[in-house]
Amino acid sequence: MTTKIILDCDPGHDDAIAIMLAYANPKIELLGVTTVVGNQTLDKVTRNALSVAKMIGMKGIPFAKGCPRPLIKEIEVAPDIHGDSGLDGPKLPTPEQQPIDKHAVNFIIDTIMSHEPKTITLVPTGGLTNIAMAIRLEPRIVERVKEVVLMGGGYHEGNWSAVAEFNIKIDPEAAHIVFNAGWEVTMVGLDLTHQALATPEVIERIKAINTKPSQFVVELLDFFGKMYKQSQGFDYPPVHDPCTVAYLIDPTVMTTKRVPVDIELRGELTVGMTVADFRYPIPTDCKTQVAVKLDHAKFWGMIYEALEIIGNPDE
Ligand SMILES: [Ca+2]
Repeated sequence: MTTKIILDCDPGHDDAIAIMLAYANPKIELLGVTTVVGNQTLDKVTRNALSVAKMIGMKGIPFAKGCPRPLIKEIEVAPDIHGDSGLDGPKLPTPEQQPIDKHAVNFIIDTIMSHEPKTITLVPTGGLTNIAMAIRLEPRIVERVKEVVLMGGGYHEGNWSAVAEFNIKIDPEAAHIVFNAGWEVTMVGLDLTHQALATPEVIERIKAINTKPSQFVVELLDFFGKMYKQSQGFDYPPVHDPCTVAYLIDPTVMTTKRVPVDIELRGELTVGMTVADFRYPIPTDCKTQVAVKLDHAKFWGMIYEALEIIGNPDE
């Protein structure tokens, strides 16, 4: 039994690793990759996604380009974490594939509407602009999607303000639409992803795989680690985005807790905060859950396995 997903991303060092995991793991059927403005401009993150595809020999999977700016806010990118390209560090291969001639929002809608109900999981690992637009354009997707497993937010942590995480903060109105749509949402937020640290042991293990893609990942993590140290004071970089895919491969990779989550839109200090309500009792119709505790060894084991499956694609 495989899980069909659409990965909506903004590569992004950790998005790149999420693409690799989704592509390589046999339990995931990757129906398409869609891009959205976020870590860098839409053109840059789309090119990065296609460079990653080239690096890992990805074939036959459509890439669709999405929204070039958030719904209401001005564009805010993250060069202090991801560099000027959005994927600084390794030399990026020239993409072979082009994006399809269809907007990501239409691709998401058409893919969901043409599959059996409750068979597709949406996996957003960037701002939620494309997903919010898809809901507004075709509200029937809400009941047809199986669930949404997203990287974003944090119930006790922020990284783009004291209480807000980047993906939510850059487009809080979109996040509000997605969290209030009425579908199942699993929020894989900073509380969880800050446990997904690429320690020196992890990097040594990836290096030992000794392929071009594994070397590429090592160079990504090396740059990402330097930037995280410099701008956020981390000893090792947290590799956020693939935690979503890992959960869909094997939910025992993390523990979760079912709690209501809403998005702050008007707070003077708190715009983009994912407000999780842990008070007893949890409403019986609660559709949101938050990720709590990561099995670090199991998570990284999936990444090593994905890189071993990918191997050296040109050979
Ligand atoms: Ca991302």
